[in-house]
This record gives sequence, structure tokens and C-alpha cells, in this order.
Amino acid sequence: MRSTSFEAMWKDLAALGRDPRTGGYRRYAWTPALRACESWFTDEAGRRGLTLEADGNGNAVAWWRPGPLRLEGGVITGSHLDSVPDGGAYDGPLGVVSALAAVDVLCERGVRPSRPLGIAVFIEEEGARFGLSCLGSRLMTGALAADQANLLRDADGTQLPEAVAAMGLEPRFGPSLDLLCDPVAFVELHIEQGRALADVDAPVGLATGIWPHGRWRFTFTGEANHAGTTRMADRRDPMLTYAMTALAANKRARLAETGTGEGSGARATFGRVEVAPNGVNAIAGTVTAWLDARAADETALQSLVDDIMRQAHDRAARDGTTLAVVAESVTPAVAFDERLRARLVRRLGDLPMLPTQAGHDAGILATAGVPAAMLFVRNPTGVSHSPTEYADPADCLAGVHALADALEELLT
Ligand code: HGY
Ligand code: MN
Ligand code: MN
Repeated sequence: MRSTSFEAMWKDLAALGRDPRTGGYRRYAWTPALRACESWFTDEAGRRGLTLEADGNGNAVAWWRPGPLRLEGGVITGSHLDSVPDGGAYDGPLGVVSALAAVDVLCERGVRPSRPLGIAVFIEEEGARFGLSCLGSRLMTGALAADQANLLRDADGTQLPEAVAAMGLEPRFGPSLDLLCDPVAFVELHIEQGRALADVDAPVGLATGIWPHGRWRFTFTGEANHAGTTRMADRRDPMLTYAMTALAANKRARLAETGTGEGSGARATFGRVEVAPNGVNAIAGTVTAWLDARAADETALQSLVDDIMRQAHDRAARDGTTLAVVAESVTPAVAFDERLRARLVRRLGDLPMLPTQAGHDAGILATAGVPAAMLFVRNPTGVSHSPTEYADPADCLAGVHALADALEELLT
């Protein structure tokens, strides 16, 4: 592959949906910014003679079927183009651009696949707009029912079907795994969202699995009041209960992280908070905060969340506030397909193997029974979900060639 193929695509895509004030991306599902990225993908697929198909959930697949190939039993690769608020350039797009560039490599090699290759782009993987991660792949696999999706609202209160219709599209949610034509494998390339590959000085690695993780909405309710005339002893301030809960969550996760054994470790983050009425000189009436919690196994995750909720309720009782907690999305642990990974190791060699604490569409497809694997590309700083997320161009090209090797192994 001429490196210009990757570099040219990267440069074109990098300009879309970027906020010049922060340098971060705001490619939210069913917005003009993401539609521009989807149009870019359509153009690049067309340039390669790939056949584009879409489901009613907002997911798309571009098929490479050189020659008279059967439709079924293909291999799927790809990732997502949507981002978190002020996300980086690589999380998602690296997998899509690398998949297109890998087709260029296979063509240059003169590879004659015996089965079709689909490049998939899943929508709302980050859940940044409607709060549910991997929304597109969950709808596709039936892990999320259409009537549940129809109730989802974004921060402005726009309901999901309205958002889809506002883009001139017809919301037709529902299981659509047939779009992938009964695939024999799904291989997703993704930037590593940690430093494991940097620490072992390797450009590419293989994923062993995904930690269980989820999102819980905490609603703390107190009594709105005047910030000046209300004595401290008379307050029922939900901001206080929230603040103590955030501290307790951080401490509990840090204690788990210093635990013993391979499987130890946990993460707890309150990254999004909404305060009402949100006035400088007013004691809050309600504070809504989202907990993102993750742990090495499901027992550890349940124990982590239970402990945080117990401490939050205890604190609420002392503060005279009330607390309601709703699990918005919980994703079970994923162990990627060992036979598929072993086959890739035979072709790619002994790449470093690592679990990830980040969720991915590959995890949703694996849970739905599609043999799945993930290739990670080194992230020198480990920073992700931030404009400073970065991968060296040489490592990106190493990722493209590793993906091309993996696909050639599976397609021939
Ligand atoms: O949040 C995650 O785990 C992933 O980046 N969607
Ligand atoms: Mn992400
Ligand atoms: Mn991602």
C-alpha cells in the first residue's frame, strides 16, 4: 500500500467534526458532523468499488467482493466514526481508515479472497449523545430492543427517532445481524487506550478480552435555597452528597487497584454532572451525575458499584438529601475467541496480548456469538478520549499491514 493511501484518507477525515477551540472531535450520532464522516466513508468505499449496504439502525457495511463470491460467511472488519465530547482523532476512525487501507494492501498483493470482506461502521459506539454505548451494534445484535431505543433522549431532550428523522433518515430500529451475512470472523483494529504496548515497545498487540463495565445515573435531590441567607445547619445540599460520593468512588476504586493478583483492578469515574438550577448564588436542588465503573471481573464490578451506592445512600441520610440510582447500561465481560486469536498468532507471530478496560463493538458482536478479535496499535502516551490522543504514523502503518495479514489469513 502506498502510505499516501492511509495518509491521504487520514488527512481528509481529520478535518471533519473537529472543534477548532479545543482541537477535539464532536462527531455525535445523527448530527451533521458525523454525517460528514459517513459521507467520507461512502466516497472512499466507492473509490474502491466496494458495495455499500446499511441497516435501519444507522450502521453501514462496505463489501469487497472481487469476483463471483458467495454472499454468506464473510469476514468483517471496521470500527466506529463517532466520538466522545472533545475526543481524539484515533478512537474509532483508526480502525475504519486502516480497514480501507488494508483492502488497498490486499489488492496490491493480488490477493484473491475466497469469501467476501465487509468494512463495518457502527453508529453511536461512544454513546456520547444518547447515553448508551455501542448503541448501533446492540441494536444490530438484538442486545437492545427497538422500543427501548425509541425512548432514549439526548441532553436536549430530543428523542432518538426525532434525531434520526432530523437527518432525513427513516428510523427502522431492530435486529440486523443479517447485514453482516453470517460472518466467520470480526477483526477490529483500534488504538490502544492505555500504555501496555508502549511499555513493552511493541507497535501492535492482540486483545484477550474486555473488562465488564457500565454506566449508572445518580440523582441526588435536596432543597434549592439561597446561598447567602440559608444557614449551613439548615441546608439539604445535594452537591455535598454528590461530592462525597465522587470521593468515595475514587477511593474505593484505588483500593481495588492496589489489590493483589492478575485479575485485580477497578475504575470509577464521575465525568458528567448536571446541576439544577445551576446558579452561583443558589444551593442546588438536584445534582445528576453519571458513574462509569469498570472492574476485572463481574463480581468485582458488582461489589464496587454496591459499595459506592451504599456510601452514597449513607451520606444522603446524613445530608438530608435523597438518592435514586439507575443502571443505564451494563456490559458483561468479554473473552475474545481463542481459536481465532491463535490463528492470527500463527500468521502474525507472537504479538503482545492484553485485556482492555474500554468497551468496543467487537465485544458486542462477540457476545452475540460472532468470533471476534481486536488488534491494538501503540498509543505512546496512553491518553484517549482527549484531543491529545495520538499514534505514530509508522505504528499506524504497522497496524494496517498487521490487519491486512490477518484478513489475508482469514479470506484465503
Ligand atoms: O468508553 C469506552 O469504553 C469506549 O471507548 N467506548
Ligand atoms: Mn472510545
Ligand atoms: Mn472506540
